[in-house]
Amino acid sequence: MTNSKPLHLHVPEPPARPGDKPSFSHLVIPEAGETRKPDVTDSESDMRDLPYGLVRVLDDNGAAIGPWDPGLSPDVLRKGLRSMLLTRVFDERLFRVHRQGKTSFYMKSTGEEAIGAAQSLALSQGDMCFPTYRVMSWLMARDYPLIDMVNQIFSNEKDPLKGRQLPILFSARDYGFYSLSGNVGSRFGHAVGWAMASAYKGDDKIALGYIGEGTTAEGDFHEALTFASVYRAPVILCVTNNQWAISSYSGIAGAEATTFAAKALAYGLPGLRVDGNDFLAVWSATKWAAERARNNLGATLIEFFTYRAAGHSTSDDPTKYRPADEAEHWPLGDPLERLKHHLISLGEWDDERHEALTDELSETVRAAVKEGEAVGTLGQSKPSVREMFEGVFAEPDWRVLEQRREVGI
Ligand SMILES: Cc1ncc(C[n+]2csc(CCOP(=O)(O)OP(=O)(O)O)c2C)c(N)n1
Repeated sequence: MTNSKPLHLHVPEPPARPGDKPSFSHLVIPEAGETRKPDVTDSESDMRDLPYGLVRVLDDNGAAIGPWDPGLSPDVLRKGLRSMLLTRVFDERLFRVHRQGKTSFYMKSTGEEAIGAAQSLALSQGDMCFPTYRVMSWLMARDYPLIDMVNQIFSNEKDPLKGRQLPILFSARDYGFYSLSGNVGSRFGHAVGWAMASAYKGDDKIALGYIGEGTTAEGDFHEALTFASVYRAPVILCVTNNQWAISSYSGIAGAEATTFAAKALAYGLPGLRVDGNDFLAVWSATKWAAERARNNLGATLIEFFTYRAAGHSTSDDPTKYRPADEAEHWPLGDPLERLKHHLISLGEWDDERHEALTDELSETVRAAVKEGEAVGTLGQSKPSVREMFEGVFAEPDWRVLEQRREVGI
């Protein structure tokens, strides 16, 4: 048989380009409280509607509604708000520091702060997250010392990673934050392996892996889901769907055909789709998946639906490929503003306290940057050249020793 018509290749295009009016009318956004909450012990086959819903708790009036409301205390909500605000203030300051030539690179997580902050607070000490470069709020929520971040970003003499890593590729084992790597997706499977080891040892710790929606197109995503499903690994696998992978919109990674949460179905795993700009929904979905994992019920795939409000990195200019004001039109709003609004509506917060907190955190970040600058910014202060040869192997082998001799140290 021959084709009667020529074939045609479909190349997904975003709904709006620079100069166009931003458009999110193609998105179906369920109301807050609308998506049901199954029992964690329900079978996966009874949950196949969930990847097409959207777990949302906070409504447009800032009220927490529906079955996924985790009923958090005001203290926990304020801690969450503080962690998110600290992340934002830090991002803004360190972005400027890059523009002043004091560091080589920086990446903001603007608009995605709720994810790392809520998950960091919802999980336990000893659980391990396998981060992307956009969940700094995980560390902020666990009070990682700002000065260590700043020194890492300056690659100076006091850099905890000894100048071996690109800025913001942190590593903080004691804070449940596995080493970042520039190779996107490479650690999604590590999260599963770590979780398998925890179960193998009969431990009670669980793992959490992050991957961007663009990176789900890598083979690592498939490998991780296969192992997680086969061995019922105690892991929460999170796709941060922020709509963009540098200049590629989510359609290029498969978003036109289905949801990222729905990819769980083929692996026999529960898939949740969650409003990533809703601190309460992120918390609640994480607790739900953690309970499944801790009860040996296996892995959960969670898609966090959000928007990358800033440029991809300091090397990117998003106005070249999307409308400059697209972030302002994102239908799920700003995670910080939404949590602030909720706390105010509970009578547990107000504009004056918010302003005072913003000032306090700005001052804290300013002081940390100043302290780091006193040690030295990019190129002004460096770890010893000797550090370049350390940690390659547990014990330096003959090649390392020879190379060290060659540079005279
Ligand atoms: C293996 C690999 N391929 C390509 C890159 C270049 N790269 C860095 S970030 C990025 C986009 C990732 O997009 P996404 O997964 O959606 O995450 P986001 O940056 O939006 O948080 C790419 C392609 C890389 N770092 N590693």
